[in-house]
Amino acid sequence: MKQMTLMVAVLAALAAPVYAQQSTTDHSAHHPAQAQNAATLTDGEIRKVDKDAQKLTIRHGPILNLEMPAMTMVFQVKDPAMLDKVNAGDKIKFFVEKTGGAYIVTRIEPGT
Ligand SMILES: [Cu+2]
Repeated sequence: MKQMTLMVAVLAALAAPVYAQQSTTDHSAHHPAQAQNAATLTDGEIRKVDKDAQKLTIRHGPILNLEMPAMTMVFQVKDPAMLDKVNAGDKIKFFVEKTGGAYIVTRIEPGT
């Protein structure tokens, strides 16, 4: 009886990857739209410039490429020189990437 249970478990484990692949294929219809969003800039307002920690606090709108809703949060910057070009209160448009679990601002442009 125990062997029978083991057999079923092994078969289920073998079948699982195939099932996962099928659901990935079904999902791919959504991917073109996500790829377009990759270059989308996010609206934001600088709340704080921390030159010591090389971080920006930004109140941002929805970040489409990261599927993140609007909020205020702290970002790292790709280049510390970016911190010299912005001040608290500035309206910006920016691009943020997620790298190794960290959110890094790679581009900042004047907002409206
Ligand atoms: Cu956020």
